[in-house]
Amino acid sequence: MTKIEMDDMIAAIATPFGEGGIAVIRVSGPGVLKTVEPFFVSHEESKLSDAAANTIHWGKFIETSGLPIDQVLVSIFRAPRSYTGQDVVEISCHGGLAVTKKILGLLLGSGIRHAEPGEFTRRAFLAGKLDLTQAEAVLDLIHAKSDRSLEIAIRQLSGSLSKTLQEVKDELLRLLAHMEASLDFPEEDLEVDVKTGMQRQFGSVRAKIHSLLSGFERNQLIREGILVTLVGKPNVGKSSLFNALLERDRALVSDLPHTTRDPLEEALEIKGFYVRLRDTAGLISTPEHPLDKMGMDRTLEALRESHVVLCVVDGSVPFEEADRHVFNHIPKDKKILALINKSDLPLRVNLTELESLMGDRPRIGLSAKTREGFKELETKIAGFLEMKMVETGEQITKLRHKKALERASEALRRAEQSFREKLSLEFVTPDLHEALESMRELTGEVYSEDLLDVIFSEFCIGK
Ligand SMILES: Nc1nc2c(ncn2[C@@H]2O[C@H](COP(=O)(O)OP(=O)(O)O)[C@@H](O)[C@H]2O)c(=O)[nH]1
Ligand SMILES: [Mg+2]
Repeated sequence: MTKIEMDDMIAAIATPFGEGGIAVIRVSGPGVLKTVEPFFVSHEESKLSDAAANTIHWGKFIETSGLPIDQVLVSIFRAPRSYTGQDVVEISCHGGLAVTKKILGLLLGSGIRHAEPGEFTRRAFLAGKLDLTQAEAVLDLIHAKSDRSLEIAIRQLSGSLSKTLQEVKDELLRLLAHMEASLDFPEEDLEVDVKTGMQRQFGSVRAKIHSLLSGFERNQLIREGILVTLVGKPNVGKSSLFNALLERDRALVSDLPHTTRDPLEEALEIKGFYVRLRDTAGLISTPEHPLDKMGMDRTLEALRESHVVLCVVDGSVPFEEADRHVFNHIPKDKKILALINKSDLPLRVNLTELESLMGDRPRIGLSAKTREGFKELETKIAGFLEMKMVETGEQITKLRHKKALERASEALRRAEQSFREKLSLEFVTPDLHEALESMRELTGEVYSEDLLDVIFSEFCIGK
């Protein structure tokens, strides 16, 4: 996107494309009330441009010829108290393709431009309604796939991350002010308690940045999903479990070994966590068919990427070398849960043998057929995840945040080192300025148009 105007009028359909109960067309910019006015006949017989802020009006949307198009509700927001900080009109009409296209078409024919993706939120950011992390949270909120990711997005949107970032900036500023005030004194004249005070400030801001950084990986898991992979020798019931967990027939199930070759992946929610469940081809020690070999390579790759591995054995047959072979292929740093499937059949697997292989890793007897043991499985998976996600204050959510914080952290480290080595304060302050600058980039106090383009291009049109 080349540099876009921010003070013209824009419009877009804000609801998903297709048929629905209602659709909303959003219009923003100076002059929108006057521009929409000729198309609206209010039942109150009042003019839109006279309408008070934050009011809703019922009436007809009409063509210039007077021909009615739809019965609509028009919401009026006036600058600066609106989403974008500008005058905003939202037209709620019936959610049909013809209606929405017609209304939008009329608006676009009267001096209003079609909005770019995310442009309403971009305007909100530029108007100072949101900082950059809050604008990003708008998108996270729309994309949230589980209760947990929703929780994080709404907190970030409400400004709790912004507040923590502001605290870091304030501390850096205080430290800089201290340093700059002391620059007038020769180094040896700095009182001991002034120095220890500064040392403490360094420590405090360092700890805050560190805590934000350490939450990143955990948070990424919550938003991008936790990879849970089913592995086992052929015919133990991996695909049956996969289908049963998804509650639909996604994977092929048959008595023939090697029915599954490509790993399949589907999303589901387990106790509020967004889980990406994978079914894999059975692991065997001597693949004969080249397709089996390829299937197994993919299984091994899926295993490497997984956060949790569900190692499935068939409880209705004795334990065999093939089960041992599977287990030996699971990277041991993974969370491993043993599933003894087919509990609806008589138990013939030797649990002592299983234990000698898997040690004290948790195991569950269950049945893909009767769903026995499923509650326990969900509790165990959620348990693993909760262990990883112990809350520690505010959380950053984007690689962009992580990089900015790492830059700040590195600059701070250099500043602290120079300070400890008793270098003249002139050598300390440039690094502190750099740390502060990185923090400002993070919140969007300083930004480039390119960065905004990247962030907002991910948005949908109308947001
Ligand atoms: N009785 C019983 N049979 C099962 C169960 N789970 C799977 N099976 C059967 O075991 C066979 C192999 O299942 P499948 O899911 O294709 O195994 P995979 O090769 O590990 O994916 C099929 O005939 C399934 O119907 C179960 O819990 N109980
Ligand atoms: Mg299968």
